[in-house]
Amino acid sequence: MHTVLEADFGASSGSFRTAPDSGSGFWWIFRMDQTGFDNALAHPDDPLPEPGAVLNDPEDPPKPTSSIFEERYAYLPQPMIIKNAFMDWKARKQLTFQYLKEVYNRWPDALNHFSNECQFLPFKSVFATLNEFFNMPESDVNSGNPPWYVGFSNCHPNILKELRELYPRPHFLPTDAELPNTDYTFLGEGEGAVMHLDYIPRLMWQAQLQGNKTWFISPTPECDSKCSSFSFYVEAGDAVLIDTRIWYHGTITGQFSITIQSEYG
Ligand SMILES: O=C(O)CCC(=O)C(=O)O
Ligand SMILES: [Fe+2]
Repeated sequence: MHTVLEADFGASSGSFRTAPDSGSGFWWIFRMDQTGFDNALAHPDDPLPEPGAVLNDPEDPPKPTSSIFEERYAYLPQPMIIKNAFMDWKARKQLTFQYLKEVYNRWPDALNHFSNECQFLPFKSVFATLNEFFNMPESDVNSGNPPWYVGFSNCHPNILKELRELYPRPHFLPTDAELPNTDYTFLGEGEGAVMHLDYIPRLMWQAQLQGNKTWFISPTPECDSKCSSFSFYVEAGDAVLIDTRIWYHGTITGQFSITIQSEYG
C-alpha cells in the first residue's frame, strides 16, 4: 500500500512529502519562528493522522513553547524535524570547506589523529584520512566529480572551541541535557551514509547548515508492528532529532550539504 503524509509549510519553506509506504504518523514536525515554536504539526496526544492527511492548520494543534518542547518532546523516541531552527547561526555562512581546512591547518596534529572518539568516516569517497580529504585537488572541492561525502568528529579541543564560536548549544535542548565533548561535521554531495544504527550513548541532533538532504528511516524489528519506514527532506536551517540507536538511518543529499551533528541526553 502506498500512502502519503504531506504537510504544507507555506511559501517560505516549501512543501514536504514523505516517501511512499510511510504514513504511520510515527514522527513529528515542528516549525520555529523568531520567538520559539510556532506550531506543532502533530502532537503526541492527538490521534495519529490518517494516512494522506494534510497537516497544515497553524492554529490547531496547539503551540508548544520551548519549555514544553523540553518536557514533552525532547526525549520521545519518534524522529523529529524542526523547520527553521537554526536560521540565525553564523555557521550557516561561515562554516565552509575552506574554513574547516584553515582551522585544521592551524592544529595539524588533529589531521592524522585517530581513535574511537576521533573518527573519520569516508563513506564511499577515496580519502583514507582527514589529511587526504583536506588536501584533495582544488578542482575536486566543488566539482562533485569524483563525488565525495565524509563525516568526522571535531574532537581536538582547540578546533572544537573555534567551531563552536560559530554555533551555540541548540536553544531547544533541555537545559540540563548532557552534551558530548565532540561534534561531528558531515559534508559533501550525492550519496551520504548507508542505512545503519549508531552505537552511541545519547540521542542525536543534527543542524542542516547548507544545502539539503533526504533522510531514509526504518524501524528495528522490535517496532515492526507499529512503525514503518519513511523518509523526509531537510533544508538549510532545519534541525533533525533522531534516536539513531533505534532507527536505521541513511542519507542522500540534494545540493552540496554541510551539517553539524552531536548528541544530547
Ligand atoms: O548526516 C549524515 O549523512 C549521516 C548522519 C548520521 O549517520 C548520524 O547523524 O548518525
Ligand atoms: Fe548515524
